[in-house]
Amino acid sequence: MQVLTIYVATPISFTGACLVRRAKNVTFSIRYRRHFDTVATVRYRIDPDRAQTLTILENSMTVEKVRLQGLRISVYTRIARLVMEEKQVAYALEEVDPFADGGPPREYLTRHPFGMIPCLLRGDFCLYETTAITRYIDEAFPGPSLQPATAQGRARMNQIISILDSYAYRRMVWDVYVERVYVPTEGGQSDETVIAGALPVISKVLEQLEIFLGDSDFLAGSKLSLADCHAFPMLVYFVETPEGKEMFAAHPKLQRWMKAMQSRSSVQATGFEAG
Ligand SMILES: N[C@@H](CCC(=O)N[C@@H](CS)C(=O)NCC(=O)O)C(=O)O
Repeated sequence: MQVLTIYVATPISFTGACLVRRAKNVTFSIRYRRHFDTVATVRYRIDPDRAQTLTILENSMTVEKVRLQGLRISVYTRIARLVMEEKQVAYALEEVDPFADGGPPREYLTRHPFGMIPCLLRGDFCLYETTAITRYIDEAFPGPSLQPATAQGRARMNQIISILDSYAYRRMVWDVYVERVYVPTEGGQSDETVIAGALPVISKVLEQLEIFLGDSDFLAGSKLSLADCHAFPMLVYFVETPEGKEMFAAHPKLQRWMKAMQSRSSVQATGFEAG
């Protein structure tokens, strides 16, 4: 017995599956469902006397969701979720807490040896590192591309993502938000030296983002891109702080961008108390 597996996730693969069906003279139903990974499994037997004849033994259709392991409040988990929401990819968020006592579950470390979140699972494909995940989601699923059409546009988008990872995330979230907002709620005292040390670099980041925005609606051009999805979850933490509010007030383009982002359904679908 042979097992013929046909993945039907895009109109192109749908057409391909139909061709296979016709070429092999197999009768089974294939349904194209836009936002799902649809896996059609057909078991069939090749009759040794009549090589062209396939006898179907079993036919099943299953819908397999993408799984994202991470935390709702995590910046990087939210980046991946925003991209999936924008692409309208159905996914299940499975909670994995890297901050738990003793770290994430041992079994999680077999998938992500560095123990960070998020991690994406699609069938037996496993992927960590958020920019790899977001590019994969954008390229593997149908719907409008979240990457600019030109080489320069994509370079700018990648530059912005790199700036955010290298200079913004730790300073905005850990050095300012966590110190200013989270530590006091836990009964601790904010470390003013840490906060003050982060602000000059954050100021440069905001200045750069303001320049990149220019007259455009989005960070890397006229359409929403992976750069916007990458920026929002960290900036939204930062603007929760008095320092963030004051700095944002001096960047009107960034303020306009933030407001527009907050009205998107992807942002609302991934929201939580602090964001
Ligand atoms: N380079 C990683 C960074 C991910 C990251 O920093 N995730 C944070 C949560 S937002 C984390 O897992 N932190 C756990 C820790 O620092 O131990 C990626 O792009 O996925």
